[in-house]
Amino acid sequence: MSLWRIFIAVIFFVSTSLAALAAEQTATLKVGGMTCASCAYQAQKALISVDGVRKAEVSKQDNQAVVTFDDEKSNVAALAQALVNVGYTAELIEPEQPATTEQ
Ligand SMILES: [Cu+2]
Repeated sequence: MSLWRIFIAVIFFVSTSLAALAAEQTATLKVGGMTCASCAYQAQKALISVDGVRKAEVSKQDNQAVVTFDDEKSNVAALAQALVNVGYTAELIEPEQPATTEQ
């Protein structure tokens, strides 16, 4: 019983302290101007090189980039600028609104 309580306490502590350390955010950007697979690679390289970016996935097929970053080090404007710097266009895709419940 008590071990279970300690386990819960540890999980709670770890999750709250991680949240305090970094506010991780994921943004989806619409990327324009990519014409081939190597464009997607270039765009991804540009995004990864932005300070604070943890992960960037660029899809040529969907013309979009999904970027995970630390919002204390970076922001969407910096991500878009990085794409513009290497010759693409970028605009933020607003997060989808929660689906309305069907009546
Ligand atoms: Cu290309």
